[in-house]
Amino acid sequence: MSEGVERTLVLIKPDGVMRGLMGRIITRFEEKGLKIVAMKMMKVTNELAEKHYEQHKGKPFFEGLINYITSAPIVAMVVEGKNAIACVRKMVGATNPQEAEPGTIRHDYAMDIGRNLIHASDSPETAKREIELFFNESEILNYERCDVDWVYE
Ligand code: D4T
Repeated sequence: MSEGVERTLVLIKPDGVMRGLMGRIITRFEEKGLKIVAMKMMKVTNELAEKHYEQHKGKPFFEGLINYITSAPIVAMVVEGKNAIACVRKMVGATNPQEAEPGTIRHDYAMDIGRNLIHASDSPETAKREIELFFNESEILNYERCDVDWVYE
C-alpha cells in the first residue's frame, strides 16, 4: 500500500441488514472515493462477537451488545483509502446516534446507541486486529478503481 493509505474494518450491523440499508451505506463509501477491498455477508457467532468486543467485557451493555451483533446477518467489509481509519470514523459519526452530527451515517439513519447500525475500527492497531478477526488474507483483493486519478491528485 502506498504512503498514507490505510485499511479499516466496517461492519453493517444486523439492523442495517434488517432495515434494508446495506446499499445506501455501501454507496456512501463508494461515492466518497474509498475502495472496498473485501466484503461478505455473515452471521457473527458468539465466539467472534466476544472476541470483537473483548474490551467491553464486564460492562453493563456487554450482553445486549453480543445479543444484538449475533441476532441477524451482518455485512463485513475492508475499506481502503488515504487516511481511511479516521475518514470512515468521521463518516460513521458518534457512537450514540443522538449525538452524531447531521451528514453522518449514525445521525442520518439511526436513533439509539444499542441500534447504531455500523461499526468502524478506531485506530491502526484495532483495524489490523479486527480485519484479521473477520477476513483471511486471501479474501482481501488487490485492484485499482478506474477513477483513482480523479479521486487522488
Ligand atoms: P462500535 O465498536 O460498535 O463501532 O462502536 P464505537 O467504536 O463507536 O463505540 P464503542 O466501541 O465505545 O462501543 C461499542 C458498542 O457498544 C454499544 N454501546 C456502547 C452501548 O450499547 N452502550 C454504551 O453505553 C456504549 C458506550 C455501542 C457500540
